[in-house]
Amino acid sequence: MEVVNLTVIIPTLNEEENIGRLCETIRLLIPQILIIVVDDGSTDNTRELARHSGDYVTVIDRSNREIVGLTASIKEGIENCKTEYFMTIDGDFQHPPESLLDAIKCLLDDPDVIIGFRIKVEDWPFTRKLMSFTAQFLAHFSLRLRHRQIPKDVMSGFFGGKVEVFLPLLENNVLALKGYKLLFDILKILPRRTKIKQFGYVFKNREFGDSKIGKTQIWEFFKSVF
Ligand SMILES: Nc1nc2c(ncn2[C@@H]2O[C@H](COP(=O)(O)OP(=O)(O)OP(=O)(O)O)[C@@H](O)[C@H]2O)c(=O)[nH]1
Ligand SMILES: [Mg+2]
Repeated sequence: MEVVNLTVIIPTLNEEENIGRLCETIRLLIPQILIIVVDDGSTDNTRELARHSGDYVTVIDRSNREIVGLTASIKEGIENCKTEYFMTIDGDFQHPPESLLDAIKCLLDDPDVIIGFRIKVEDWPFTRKLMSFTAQFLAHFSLRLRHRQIPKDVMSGFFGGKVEVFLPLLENNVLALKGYKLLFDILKILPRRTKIKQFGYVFKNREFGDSKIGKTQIWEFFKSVF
């Protein structure tokens, strides 16, 4: 494979059961890849295991940051990218690493933003489906009011794009830094002419470790919609 001008950003919070295997899997799939693990003060061995994977992994330790959260972490990851493109991926294998190859295929079209959308979800309970449906509905509504582009999954956590396109947008104060849906915040201010490419993926079940999504994140999302 040709050299890929892409950094994979993995936000983590206590992912010791997944992070080492995830970094190695990505490196095997895309041999020249660079990875940035943005860790929000894990109390397990996540940072050590990420560092141990090799010098293709940079670990950002956010233990002493004032604002913690997924959005603030991904923002810091993008700000530290040295490649033209970045892609974020969850640290728990729910976004299949193999789907990064589909994201890379999108690069051929020189997009500004790349978004993975779920073509299938493995075994979500009814309440989780309902939450997702309601959140998507509200987010669509909010984007429509703002006359913005509406891709298939407006709240995807599996997304990326050109670093130089994102950097100025990340400075906008519409960003809910304590929130967990950075893509949605970006879409609210993304210029309409911006080129978006999309790819489908199967959303897997979390194999190891616990979910960190709780009331705070849901509250931040509602604030962000209205
Ligand atoms: N840096 C950072 N990473 C986080 C934070 N919260 C979650 N993460 C990571 O972000 C990714 C997604 O978080 P999850 O808890 O799996 O959220 P989710 O996938 O929406 O929920 P589940 O389907 O229940 O797993 C994982 O890699 C987490 O380790 C945070 O506050 N800071
Ligand atoms: Mg998850």
